Amino acid sequence: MTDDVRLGVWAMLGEPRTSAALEAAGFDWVLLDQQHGHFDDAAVRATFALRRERRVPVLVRPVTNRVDVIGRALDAGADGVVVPLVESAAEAEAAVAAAHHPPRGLRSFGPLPGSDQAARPFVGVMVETAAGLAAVDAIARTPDLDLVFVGPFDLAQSLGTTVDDLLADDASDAPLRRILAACRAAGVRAGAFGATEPRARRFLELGFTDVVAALDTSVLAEGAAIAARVRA
Ligand code: 3PY
Ligand code: MG
Repeated sequence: MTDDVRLGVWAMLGEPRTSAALEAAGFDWVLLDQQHGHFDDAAVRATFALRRERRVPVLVRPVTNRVDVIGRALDAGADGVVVPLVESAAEAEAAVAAAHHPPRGLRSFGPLPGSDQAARPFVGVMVETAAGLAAVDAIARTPDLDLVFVGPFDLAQSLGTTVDDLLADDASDAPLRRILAACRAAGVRAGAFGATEPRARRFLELGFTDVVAALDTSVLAEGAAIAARVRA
């Protein structure tokens, strides 16, 4: 596996202590999910308040692509955002602008610690619809964009297929290959929500680099295997 691969853990539970512990667990990045997980703003802030050192980047998936919502996540201390359901170059530019202070962007100044003027935010956008797929070349070329990230569940739903068929599609113009090619041409990172071991492996095999290897819930479930081993 190349050094360029970054395996992430996706936190859904909205549990600050669990999420802070995941930062030290050996993943390359942690994401706090506000769109579908139990992270409200208070849980996001509590997670960052427990942070003693910046071991690995901690990102937030905001509920939506809005300047106020993205600004709040970054003000809380997020190193970056992964913005859901981006369908056009204009929406990708809006996400980048929301994350950057002027002159690059529109992010408002906040005086509390965490709202760090100097830090450059990491910005990812999710391509997870047929419209996003159709616009992926232009999306990937958005200035200051760091990552295009595939949401395979929404993408499969939008394309009328299944996640496993999407992953198995080996055609040169298969949706996942088109996304990867767009990322490579534009020089941005290519990420994907693997979440299970076989899917994470398949995304890596295809060439994606920023892959979710586990959820906080699956980390806990894997821990239960200890009991089975002790019993055996
Ligand atoms: C998707 O697969 O659509 C996701 O957004 C993963 O959380
Ligand atoms: Mg999705």
